[in-house]
Amino acid sequence: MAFTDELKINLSAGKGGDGVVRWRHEKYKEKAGPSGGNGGRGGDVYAKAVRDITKLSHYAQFSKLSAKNGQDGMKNSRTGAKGEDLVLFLPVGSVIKNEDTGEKWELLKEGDEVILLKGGKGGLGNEYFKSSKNITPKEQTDGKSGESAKFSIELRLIADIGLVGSPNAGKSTLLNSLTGAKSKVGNYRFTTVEPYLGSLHGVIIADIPGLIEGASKGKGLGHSFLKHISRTRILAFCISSESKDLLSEFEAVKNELELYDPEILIKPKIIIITKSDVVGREDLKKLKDNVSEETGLDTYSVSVLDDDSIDELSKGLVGLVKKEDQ
Ligand SMILES: Nc1nc2c(ncn2[C@@H]2O[C@H](COP(=O)(O)OP(=O)(O)OP(=O)(O)O)[C@@H](O)[C@H]2O)c(=O)[nH]1
Ligand SMILES: [Mg+2]
Repeated sequence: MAFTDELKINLSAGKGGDGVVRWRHEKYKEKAGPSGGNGGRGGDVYAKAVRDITKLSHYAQFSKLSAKNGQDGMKNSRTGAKGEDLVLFLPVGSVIKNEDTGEKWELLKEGDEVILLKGGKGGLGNEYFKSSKNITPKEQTDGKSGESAKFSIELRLIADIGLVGSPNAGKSTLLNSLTGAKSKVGNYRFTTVEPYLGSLHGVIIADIPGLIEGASKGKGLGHSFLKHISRTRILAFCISSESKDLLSEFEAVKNELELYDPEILIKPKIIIITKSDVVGREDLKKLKDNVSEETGLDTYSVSVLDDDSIDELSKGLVGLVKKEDQ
């Protein structure tokens, strides 16, 4: 599933309803008098976290959304109804920023709810102004405007495993093979231009666009996606068997991540040697042993043409996430 990962939107809470001037007409004079009700409060604006990363795209079509206004007061002392709240359903992992005030919220788990803007207070009806000195007040007040501001919403993926590596390493092909996702595959660099997610027995795997040297400085496509990697729990470094030097390729990718944020490398890491069908069995074994020995990391080798290798990797990944969950 592809998705919008950033958007800007103007939001406003509802205006309070106006207070009104009304009179009670009664047979007996002493019962007559002001009866204008107060206005209802304007609706508030909330954000609520849901487990659906496509939700953000839904809001991308709007430049402005508003909660409903409160209803004006009514005769017979009736207060107007409160305006309906506006609730934005945003994916877990959304970071919401009020661009006008700088306030920030983060939706970390399903069901998290935050209030972004408050609706305006309702105005007062003339009945409110009644007193012993003034039994026929003609005053009323208008409802107050609701808060409004410009917001930016950014989705930072929270995936269990992130497939990282150089362009063309076979990350998308692997994601598709593991999860049945439909990430675009191509025999050229930077086929993947936005992160793509798949689910392997509930384990969320993210296919991240290829990283090249300089990505941390904005080269290639890596830059804007490095932030997604920071929210991935486990890093799976994908290196193609076709690579001339697997270890230095691993180091180069690792180095870019470190330049962006050294903390990223604290995450659990594994190595996946991809396209294992392009080298002979003996050579593959040597490569794998060497990589695992030099890095000290769990190392898998896979080819999407070899179902057994995919099964073994699937079990390994699910097991790894279970272990991390404990
Ligand atoms: N022989 C062989 N080719 C593979 C295998 N996996 C992927 N490929 C090929 O490698 C090329 C690149 O695959 P992608 O999955 O697009 O690579 P990627 O790492 O996602 O590339 P970017 O999105 O550009 O970073 C495609 O032509 C795939 O068909 C494999 O196991 N064996
Ligand atoms: Mg790709």
